[in-house]
Amino acid sequence: MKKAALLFLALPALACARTEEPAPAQKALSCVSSEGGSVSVENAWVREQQDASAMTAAYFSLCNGGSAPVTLIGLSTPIAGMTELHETSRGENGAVSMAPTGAITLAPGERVIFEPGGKHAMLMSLSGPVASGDHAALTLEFEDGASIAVDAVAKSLVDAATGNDGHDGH
Ligand SMILES: [Cu+2]
Repeated sequence: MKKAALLFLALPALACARTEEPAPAQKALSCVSSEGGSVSVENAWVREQQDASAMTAAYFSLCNGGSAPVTLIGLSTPIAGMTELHETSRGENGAVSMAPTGAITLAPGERVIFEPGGKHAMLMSLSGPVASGDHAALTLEFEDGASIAVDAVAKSLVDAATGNDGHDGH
């Protein structure tokens, strides 16, 4: 009887905590780090954009596998004349907005996920339309002068959400 009463009391508190946190921040963001380990980039993709005069965004998962902090300062790609690290958030009134994040520092073993609705690399001044299946080289730039080049494939938001790799018809 006592146990049931405690559970009953605990439930409203849990439900409350859940609604107060924005969804992207809830994930366990860690990865394996070691002495001599390195920074890795996984699942890089770019959102397709038919309108070359509009903007699009690049997304990826970044893991600091090393034993010292690293700071991502930006990203470059041949498909965009201008890029900026952004974060989308939902304000108190429910309005969605985005703002530059500035440099992002990852502790050893920390993972930062860039994804729709959260952090993203805004790609502006596009060199042309970005079609699903196109490839784009992304170069992530770090404060210590290091850079990491990865190949990103263009996908629609729907394909990205459903795990389709953008290679339809291949
Ligand atoms: Cu943005």
